[in-house]
Amino acid sequence: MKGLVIKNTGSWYQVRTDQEEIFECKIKGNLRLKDIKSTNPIAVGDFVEFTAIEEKVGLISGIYDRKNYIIRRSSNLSKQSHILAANLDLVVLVITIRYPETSTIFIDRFIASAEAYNVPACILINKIDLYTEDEMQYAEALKTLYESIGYPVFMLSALKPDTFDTFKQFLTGKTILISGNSGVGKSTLINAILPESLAKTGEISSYHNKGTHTTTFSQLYQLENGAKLIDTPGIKGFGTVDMEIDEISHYFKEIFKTSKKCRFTNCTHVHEPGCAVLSAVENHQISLSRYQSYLSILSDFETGKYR
Ligand SMILES: Nc1nc2c(ncn2[C@@H]2O[C@H](COP(=O)(O)OP(=O)(O)OP(=O)(O)O)[C@@H](O)[C@H]2O)c(=O)[nH]1
Ligand SMILES: [Mg+2]
Ligand SMILES: [Zn+2]
Repeated sequence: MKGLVIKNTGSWYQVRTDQEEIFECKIKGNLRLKDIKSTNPIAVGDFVEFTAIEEKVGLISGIYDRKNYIIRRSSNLSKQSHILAANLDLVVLVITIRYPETSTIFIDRFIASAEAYNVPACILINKIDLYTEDEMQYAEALKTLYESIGYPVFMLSALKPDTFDTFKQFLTGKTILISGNSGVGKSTLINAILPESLAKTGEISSYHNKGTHTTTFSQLYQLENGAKLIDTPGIKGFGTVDMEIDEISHYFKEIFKTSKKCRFTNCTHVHEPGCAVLSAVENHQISLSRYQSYLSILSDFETGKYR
């Protein structure tokens, strides 16, 4: 039988068939897996072949080719990696201006990684019900910046259903990874846009001693418009896996575009004469915060973090 992996809790995988039947599955012992470096060889969003061995229990015997997938390292220095999700049409980066504050470096690293993995990204600014006028202005400025680069930006409050119509529309038919720092409201948002309360925050999360719900496992939820939303645990860093040093600028769209006018084709946009990127930063055509994020990834390579 063929099924879609909708949850992965350690060695067990929840697999859903087209008939909406859910099986608890394990991987067959002799299954050869290409991606041995990963802590989870099969991820949410994967299509697998499996056989039922008893009622609602199955053995996974094969995995279908992936269109793409997103990997995260346990830490920058770690060789161990974890596949966040597979077969994505979109990643939504949920950010907040406060409670907690998401840094622009985090946003840019995340987006650059999505570019590297070839998955379209968009940004969702959540918790707009909480912001002061100044914070709203900052949120609007971020929206303008990222839209000018080519990323759709949505502003809403997961607590106010009348604010997410446009966003919900945008998701139609897609398989979507919902990511972002812990506490930005990913689970709350998914909960709010699900048809029935399939995803009660309490059920899908463990109750933290700080009084907050924290998602510990990725899980896929289906919307009535065909969208499949994958809730993931909050992330701190976002390892720039599979990126070569001379490729970094390719994943900053506006820097890449401008770099075609640099005097040297191997320009790193740090100190070279005739660098079009440096001039564009000086003239405010490229945002300083984006350029600083670019430099921060570059310096990770230079200090050997990603080697
Ligand atoms: N005021 C306000 N609070 C929100 C909003 N969205 C989420 N929250 C609150 O923020 C807290 C964290 O929300 P979660 O949905 O658990 O956050 P998460 O991103 O899933 O966090 P992790 O699972 O740890 O990654 C909860 O107390 C929510 O009620 C919002 O739009 N406005
Ligand atoms: Mg959560
Ligand atoms: Zn340059």
